[in-house]
Amino acid sequence: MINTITSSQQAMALEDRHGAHNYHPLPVVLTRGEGVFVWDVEGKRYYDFLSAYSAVNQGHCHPRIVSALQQQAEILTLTSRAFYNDLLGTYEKYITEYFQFDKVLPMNTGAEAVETAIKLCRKWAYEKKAVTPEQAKIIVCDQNFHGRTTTIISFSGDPDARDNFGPYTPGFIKIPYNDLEALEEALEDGDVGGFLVEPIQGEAGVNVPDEGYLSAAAALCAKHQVLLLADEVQTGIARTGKLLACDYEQVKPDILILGKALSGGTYPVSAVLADDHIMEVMRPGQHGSTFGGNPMAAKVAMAALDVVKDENLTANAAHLGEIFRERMENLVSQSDLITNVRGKGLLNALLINDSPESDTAWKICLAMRDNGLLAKPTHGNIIRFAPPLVMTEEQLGDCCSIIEQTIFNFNQ
Ligand code: IF1
Repeated sequence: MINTITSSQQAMALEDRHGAHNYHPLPVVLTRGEGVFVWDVEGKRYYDFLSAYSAVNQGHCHPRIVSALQQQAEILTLTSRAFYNDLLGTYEKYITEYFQFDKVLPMNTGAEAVETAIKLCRKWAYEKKAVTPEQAKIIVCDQNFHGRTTTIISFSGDPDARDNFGPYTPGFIKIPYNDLEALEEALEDGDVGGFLVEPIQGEAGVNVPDEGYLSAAAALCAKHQVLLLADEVQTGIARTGKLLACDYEQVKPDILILGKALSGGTYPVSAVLADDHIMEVMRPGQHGSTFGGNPMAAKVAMAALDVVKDENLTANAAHLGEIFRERMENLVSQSDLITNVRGKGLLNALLINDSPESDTAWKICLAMRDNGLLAKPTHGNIIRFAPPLVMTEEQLGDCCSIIEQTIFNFNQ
């Protein structure tokens, strides 16, 4: 079947007619990507300021990652875990040394990795902490986003994500984010096995907790013999200006959850990392998937992580993030439309002077699209900015100018 799409309208009409309507995309139809740029069907070029929700940290179609994918595709793609393959062990050694954990459990999507972490935590709680059978609890935060499986949406606060998908999985205690007192209180329950947290909340609008929150939370968890489960699916792998957002506070989570940029956006690759005293509770037959740990994923993930180190993406994200926030803080002082900029590294958000129910952020994103830059609102009054980390300082300056001009010329 060859692709006969010649216009954006045609592509959008096809999706509308034949696809489930579980998304409301910004109206732009992309056909090609390279580094920080994407092109639409009509040939217009855009700066990508979403990076597929931080999956494309290494830039679109990174040659080293694509080459790894192509090479391995011609050799061996999938064996399942019924047999060994000759790349998985090499990859497991590589990624555990890279992030300094004893063991890794490979999966595919972010939600699967979160599910894996939840199962691992529960099993650890029964077998190592001796919590009451069938009563293990995991503490989670308000406004969390961890994926879309039935269990994960059971503790989502977003009505769209949750309503009418019940009955829900029990065993979760929800507390406010960035609230150590609430955490300490919840930890009093002896059946708590874990605290699942995003070091910065992405979907909540790049919600950065107070300095010291994560390290204090880690200390409280340790004191109560509770595992800290860090969901770094979005914040991890250089995005926030450190390899992991946890590194800002020298926190080593008990269970680290990674996804998205682990493949540079070329293949679904996720991972759960933990030390032996935790991971050893998983024994043959107790967890897995057909695709997890496949040789394509192993090869691609090593290339993607190599690129992060070899191209100093962590330092670049930190440096460009400073410049971006400085320019945007300037904009905040000059425009009544913008009230604040927040974030770390190249995970940032602009807050619009309007209610969350408004469509102002959406309209600004349409205007930015027309000016050659793609970003997506989260809620009606927050715009997330997360470009690929391979951006140059000159390109970032160009992008800031586009954002500034769009804001200055914006009429409701
Ligand atoms: C969608 C948001 C981002 C995640 C964290 C696990 C997952 C995600 C911290 C699950 C996924 C995505 C999925 C995407 C929208 C998106 C998102 F706006 F909803 F919050 F990135 F900001 N943990 N995040 O952010 O990973 O199973 O999707 O691989 O369309 O649902 P996944």
